[in-house]
Amino acid sequence: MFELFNAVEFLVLLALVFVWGLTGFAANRFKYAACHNGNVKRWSRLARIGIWAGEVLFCLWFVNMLLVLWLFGWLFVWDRLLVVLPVMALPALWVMRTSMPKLKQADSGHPASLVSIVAPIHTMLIGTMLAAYLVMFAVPAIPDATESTIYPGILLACAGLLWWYQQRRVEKIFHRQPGLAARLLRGTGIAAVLLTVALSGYTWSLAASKFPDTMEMVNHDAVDFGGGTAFAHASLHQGGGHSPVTQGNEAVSVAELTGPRTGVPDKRFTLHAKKQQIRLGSGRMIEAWTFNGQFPGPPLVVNKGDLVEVKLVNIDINQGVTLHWHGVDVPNAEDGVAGMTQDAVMPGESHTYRFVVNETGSHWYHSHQLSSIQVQKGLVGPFIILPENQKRSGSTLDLTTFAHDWATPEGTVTTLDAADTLQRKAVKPGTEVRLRLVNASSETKMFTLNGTAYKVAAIDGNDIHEPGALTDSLLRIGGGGRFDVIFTMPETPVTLALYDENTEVGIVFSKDGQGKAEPLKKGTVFDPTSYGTPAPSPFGPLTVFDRQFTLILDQLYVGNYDGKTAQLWAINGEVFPDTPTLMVEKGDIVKTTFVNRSWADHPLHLHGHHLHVLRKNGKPISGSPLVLDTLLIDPGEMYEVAFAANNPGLWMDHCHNLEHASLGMTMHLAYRNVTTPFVLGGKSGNHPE
Ligand SMILES: [Cu+2]
Repeated sequence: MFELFNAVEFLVLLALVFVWGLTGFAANRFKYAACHNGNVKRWSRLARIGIWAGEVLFCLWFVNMLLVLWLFGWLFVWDRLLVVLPVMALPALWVMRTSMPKLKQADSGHPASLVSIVAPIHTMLIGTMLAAYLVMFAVPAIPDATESTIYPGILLACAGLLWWYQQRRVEKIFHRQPGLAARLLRGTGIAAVLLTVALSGYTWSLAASKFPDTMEMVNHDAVDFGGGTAFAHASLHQGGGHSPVTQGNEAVSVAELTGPRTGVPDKRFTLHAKKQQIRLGSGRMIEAWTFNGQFPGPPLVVNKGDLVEVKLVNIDINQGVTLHWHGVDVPNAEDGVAGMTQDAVMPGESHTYRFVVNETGSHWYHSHQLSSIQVQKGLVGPFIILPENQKRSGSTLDLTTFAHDWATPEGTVTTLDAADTLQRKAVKPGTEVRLRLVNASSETKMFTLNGTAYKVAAIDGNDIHEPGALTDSLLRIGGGGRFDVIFTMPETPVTLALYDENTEVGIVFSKDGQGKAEPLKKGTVFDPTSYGTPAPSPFGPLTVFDRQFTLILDQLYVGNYDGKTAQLWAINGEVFPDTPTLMVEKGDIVKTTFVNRSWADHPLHLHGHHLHVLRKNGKPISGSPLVLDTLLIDPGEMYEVAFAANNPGLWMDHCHNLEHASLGMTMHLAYRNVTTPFVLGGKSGNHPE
């Protein structure tokens, strides 16, 4: 529903600029008519109709914002009310108090003060343009006193200039009526000047948006301490040694924050990144990039407590690759982010990751070099952590399946693993089945299971406490997210499918490996915040937080980003690399509030930490404790989450719709005094997004 208010605002703002443009024109014509006995009545009437239409539209915009305030909350409108409202409300009042009565007087034969008719109307036009600019291209998001004064200030300056200019014009016109040719010339001249200014502004901004050849990933210029103690973050700068370090706190390089470098690993794997043609179920061939020539890559199955060693060898992925352990809280140096925790591994090179796993659950690995391209091309695989000493037993069916979207010349092809057609599996009735559903695509996927009651046993690898039986739920999983679904195989077939997608992709489980697909036709969207039953959680209503952050997600309708013009995705009104850096200290208990005011859903993924969901839309969660690494936030939603800052390093916090991440929606969590020797950009070859 939030999208509707968003659309109304967009359309009303466009209409406002259009209507006040026409009204400004009518007021101008009135000025000429009044000076030389023209059709005063006609232009006065048109100008007054325009004013009424413009004022009604302005009120509509305001009511729309009040409704958003009432239905969604203060954080959804605070910038509109504190920054955008004044730049329209002030001139709107001026027009009603000054222009309108003068137009009426002129209409009934009184001599009109032309300047006080035209200047307010033209100021209102500038106000609406400024408002549209702010909402569409430079959203204030987190309004501050500077923003609430600077824009009305700009408007005031414009009003003064317009007043002075109109005074001069009226005097001039009064003495000499310009002919049509002169007026046209003038109009064209003004339009040409405005166009030149706009075009040079655009060209400059496009060039300025280009990332430098080398840059640091973490933004040191916009640091958010979350209301906690501010401390010297100078040591964050590359090399650390150049800048003073807070006393008693030696700078630590990311490169030192490794897992155990010695010791015999409990599990050892080698992954070869290489180009490989993949044959889908239908016979269609895909030019994929794979680990070990398969899609998804080989399942890495380990036990909690294991020392895991994975050697990554790049055979022929020209841009380089890395391995990121999505959902696993590894030491920072093992996190696999090119340009922040390591350099991309180039063809012919290798890199070894070593870490101890201290958790269980369904996770996955993927490249974090050019991830918006490489994940889509297939550089992904399952990373499954079983409890200590547990094996995948023969009596249960433990099946991981990846939902994926392939970009092909014929358009997007959705698959479950490498199957773009229906799959069938024979399962003996009575078998315990665990399906580990992974969404490796950027788009949110809705899984359904039909033919049996089932439970969602875990989300993002974290167990749900006392999950209840489900039958007709739509399991929405955002990009990067995972659900574990369990059921006991019945006598009759069970169908796993993707809801409402134009595809036959799915799996039919039956006792003889036959049977027709019967996907769920209708269901209700599963809500993890009210599923299962409450259980003790490390964070509750009484938790005292050391730092609290507010992150507002917006779209910028058009913007310039790294030398290209596109629709962008902003955090607190900024796109990477200008997004804020969240600074914490080891041991902090941190609360973060996410507010999604955009048209799209965003699966926000924080590396290296687990997010405990506290509240959704202001209401405490009512089911099982909900611990996530990828939080799917729909338009109009607000989530409050908590995490313990217990894993020092520099960590990405980004949208796992990886196109969104590569168009601005990327930021970082940084611990005090952690530095990185790695950089991004053309020369370094590191491009994490
Ligand atoms: Cu997103």
